[in-house]
Amino acid sequence: MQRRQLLKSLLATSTTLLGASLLTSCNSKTLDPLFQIDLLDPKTPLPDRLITPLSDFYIQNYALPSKVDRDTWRLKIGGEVETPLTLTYEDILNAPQESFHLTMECIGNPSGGNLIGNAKWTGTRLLPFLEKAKIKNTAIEMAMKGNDWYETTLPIAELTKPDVFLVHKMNDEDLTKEHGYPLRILIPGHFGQKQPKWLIELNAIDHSKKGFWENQGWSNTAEIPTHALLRQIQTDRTSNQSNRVQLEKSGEAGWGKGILLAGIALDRNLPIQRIEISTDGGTTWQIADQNKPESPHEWTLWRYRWQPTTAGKYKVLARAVSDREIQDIEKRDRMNGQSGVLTIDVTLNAAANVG
Ligand SMILES: Nc1nc2c(c(=O)[nH]1)N[C@H]1C(S)=C(S)[C@@H](COP(=O)(O)O)O[C@H]1N2
Ligand SMILES: [Mo]
Repeated sequence: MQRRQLLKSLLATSTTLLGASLLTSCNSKTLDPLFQIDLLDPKTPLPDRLITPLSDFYIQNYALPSKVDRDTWRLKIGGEVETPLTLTYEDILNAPQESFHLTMECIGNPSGGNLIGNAKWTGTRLLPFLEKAKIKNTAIEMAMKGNDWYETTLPIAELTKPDVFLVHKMNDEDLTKEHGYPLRILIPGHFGQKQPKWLIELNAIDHSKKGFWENQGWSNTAEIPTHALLRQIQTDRTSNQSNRVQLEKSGEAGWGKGILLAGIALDRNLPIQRIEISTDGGTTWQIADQNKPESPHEWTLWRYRWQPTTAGKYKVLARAVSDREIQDIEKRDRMNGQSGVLTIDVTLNAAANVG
């Protein structure tokens, strides 16, 4: 009962956490530019893949990270199933292991924001366990619970997709306490809120239920839309705070030599066809260079070399295009994770008079 009360008071103060932590979860290290400016040279190829080191990977918890003992940890699969299962860590390791790359993003991540990272994950598929448990056809949703009492739900059909994984390694290391040790679930195509850490319960339920963030108005499907994130202008990280960048004409990062615009793009399950850049507030668009990841669940990297000829004020935007959609510049439905389109005001200063 006491724990419940403590939790309640934590919850009461954390309703704005998702927003507030956009500001607090950035430490100086993660503000380093994602790309080196040598990408300005069109002969420098874009990297095939960029993995976020664990030390830079964002952490988003509604409460304190949970401390779990791997030996006593259990994952219960129950509710509307024929055969409830209780899995040990050994059971997870004894199942066939696979590794894959997937980009995790928080639904509240703004363009330039740090609440996104790409990692290599290792674990085992969930489907064989669900087949063993035999979900009854009365079940419509799966309620997923973490050891910190975090809960979120998705339709059964999302959980029975073959690419849903129970993972225990991130970038070849055991999950850290912050990222969900010993086990978390990954359900590709959805924002981070649908990927519970310290997973202890998968409960098939015969009714609809909203989870922690969903009860506060965040999308209940939390599907990742086609979106581009403008992460960097020249050597500056774009930020959701001022959305302003000023560049001098000369010097190492001067605009006289050209301006590097760079970022990432992601969709729930389709490849990014192209990334379009506007430097005139959306009137005209040019196509950026991009890489082509094997999996649509891994971020696409892009860069654009902008060569302005006159000083002045510019409005810079980036949008992504997939077979499903052209990212809408006007739509800013934050609660659906469409906050990716941002206009950055770029001021290019004229050369200072010398003498
Ligand atoms: N148990 C638990 N799982 C959770 C959360 C949480 O607070 N508790 N936060 C979710 C949210 S909102 C996001 S964006 C991702 C972030 O994962 P990361 O901290 O490993 O980057 O975890 C999700 N899983
Ligand atoms: Mo999140």
